[in-house]
Amino acid sequence: RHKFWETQPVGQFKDVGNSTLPEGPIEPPTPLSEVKQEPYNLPGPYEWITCDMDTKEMCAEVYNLLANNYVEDDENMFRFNYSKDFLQWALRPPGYYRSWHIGVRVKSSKKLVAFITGVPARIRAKNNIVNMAEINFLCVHKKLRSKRLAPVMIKEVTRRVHMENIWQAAYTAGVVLPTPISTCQYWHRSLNPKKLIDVGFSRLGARMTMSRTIKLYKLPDSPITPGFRKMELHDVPSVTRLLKDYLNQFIVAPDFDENDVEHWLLPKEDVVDSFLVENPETRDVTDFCSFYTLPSTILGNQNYSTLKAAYSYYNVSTKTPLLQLMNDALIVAKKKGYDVFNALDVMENEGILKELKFGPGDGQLHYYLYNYRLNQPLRPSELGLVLL
Ligand code: NHW
Ligand code: EN5
Repeated sequence: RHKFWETQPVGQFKDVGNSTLPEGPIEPPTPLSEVKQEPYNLPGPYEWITCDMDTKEMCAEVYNLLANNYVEDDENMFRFNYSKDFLQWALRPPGYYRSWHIGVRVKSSKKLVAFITGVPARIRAKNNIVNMAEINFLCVHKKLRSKRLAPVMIKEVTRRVHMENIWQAAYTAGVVLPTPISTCQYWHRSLNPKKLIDVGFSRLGARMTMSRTIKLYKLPDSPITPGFRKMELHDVPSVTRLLKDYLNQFIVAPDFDENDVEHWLLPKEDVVDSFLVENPETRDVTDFCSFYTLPSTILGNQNYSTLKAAYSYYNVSTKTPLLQLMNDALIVAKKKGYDVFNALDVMENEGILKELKFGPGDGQLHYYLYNYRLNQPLRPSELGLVLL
């Protein structure tokens, strides 16, 4: 069934539920001298490149490949449209390796036709903090699909990760592969219901008019929580402490230090937004919420070309109820012109989504680890990890 994945050190379907296998690495690391030194062979017309994401030109080529060929929904109505600034942010976190930004070009025309990336991350699984690669942006041009290019790309990124003495990876996908550590549900909260209905993202509910629908999703003009404000550079130490303590309760979660928090959570216009609640007496940071910006291209609509979506990222509630915190996030997202607010049922989200008028989407997101076994699949609420 899975000619490629059957050969890889990942949990296999035949082993699901077999708790006699040990948790942890599936294969031991090999000495670095035994890591293959030359790139894998590509079919004749193609060549590997390392993408220099510092340059505007390279960034634009990658942006165009993804904007035209990356992930679509199951009815091909929408396609993710990660911005250039977003890609630069996502691909250059602390300690990133340029060698993990891998492109494939047509030798003759130099056209970029495939892409895959890794970035380093420390991820805790149960009590073990593991240096991993987060793999993302795997893309093969539409005209080159089903030619088994993806397995070569995955093997090449694996080789380049191994060269840095890293032996595990984390990734998510909308498709089922061997084998998910967890399966999460996408939820959507309409902010601009009229547009969402016009473009086919959502439907008018039974016995609902447009004006009743608009009223249903109305939000206040500004956040409710006293002391709710944008995160600033001087907040990095307090946000790091808050987040570290919070993420401890999950079975799989990133291990963020201050450098990571500055990179991943300090607000960056139209890329990532973060807010916190500061106690005016003690000046303690008690709560935190964040979302990232990922628009989708609307395919074949006369009136609209893009859907502006916010995706819930990391949230921490200690004093302000999570429901109120997320409601404030919805309010600021609406104010900033987003059409929809998306969230997964990870962490403590499940308990508040319905009340905040989120509805389940038609998409799921499966989480995977490479070369690391967990005996039991996790409930989404046991996951403290959000990938971009
Ligand atoms: S998920 C988004 C992936 N990208 C897209 O969906 C974009 C649109 N689709 C495409 O570009 C986020 C192509 O359809 C792709 C497949 C390129 C997806 N993950 O070349 P063939 C990520 O980026 C397997 C993993 O003929 P294609 C995460 C498939 O099961 N494997 O197909 C990426 C089959 O193997 P099998 C996937 O349609 C994580 C083989 O590819 C996959 O032309 C990567 C067929 O290849 C997917 N999303 O190209 C793994 N989709 O065994 C990282 C299909 O079943 C692992 N396949 O025969 C860790 C590496 C690092 C380790 C470090 C120690
Ligand atoms: C790796 N980082 O299917 C990412 N999105 O539900 C790769 N559906 O937007 C993995 N089909 O349900 C990506 N509207 C996997 C996801 C791929 C994209 C995807 C789904 C997630 C989605 C929308 C549009 C469906 C269009 C037709 C959807 C319903 C919204 C409705 C709002 C009102 C309340 C009920 C729900």
